[in-house]
Amino acid sequence: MVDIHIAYISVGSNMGDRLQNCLKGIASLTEPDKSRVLAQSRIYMTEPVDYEAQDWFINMIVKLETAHDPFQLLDQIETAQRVAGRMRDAIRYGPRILDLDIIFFDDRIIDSERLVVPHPRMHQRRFVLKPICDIDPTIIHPLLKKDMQSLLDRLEEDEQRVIEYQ
Ligand code: PH2
Ligand code: MG
Ligand code: MG
Repeated sequence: MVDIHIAYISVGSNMGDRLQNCLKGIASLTEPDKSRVLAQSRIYMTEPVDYEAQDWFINMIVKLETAHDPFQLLDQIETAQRVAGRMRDAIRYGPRILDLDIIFFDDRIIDSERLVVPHPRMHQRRFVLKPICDIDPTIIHPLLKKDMQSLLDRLEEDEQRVIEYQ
């Protein structure tokens, strides 16, 4: 029996056809007998965070069941981002055609040069916490030992606007 894992992936785009970029990115992570999407959050338009002089993002979260290990998944993500047309980011936190970030991988803690999981800024970002709560507000952050709803409730009310996309 192969090991099956659960990964939560944050999906984002603020260039080109943002929604299509996100949906194609998600599709490129699925693979017969290897990876499938178990749940998808609602879709949001979100105010840019960390670097503000850029367009709003489309963001969502998917819950992925996968037989890959975290680094195989990261290889797939990097390929998908490249195929979508993403260049080396000109600006840290700046505009991107497709961004796929591993938020959680089971309850593993990974701190390597290539990959840090849980995602080190996820607990400060409404564009991650709001959609993850659509899927499961009771997930416990393996380092902070707090659930997603309480992390979301901790954010400042009027900061980081997040609007459901129709
Ligand atoms: N991604 C960033 C930086 N800022 N802001 C929003 N709203 N959504 C993002 O996905 C995002 C961001 C770096 O990856
Ligand atoms: Mg990224
Ligand atoms: Mg990112």
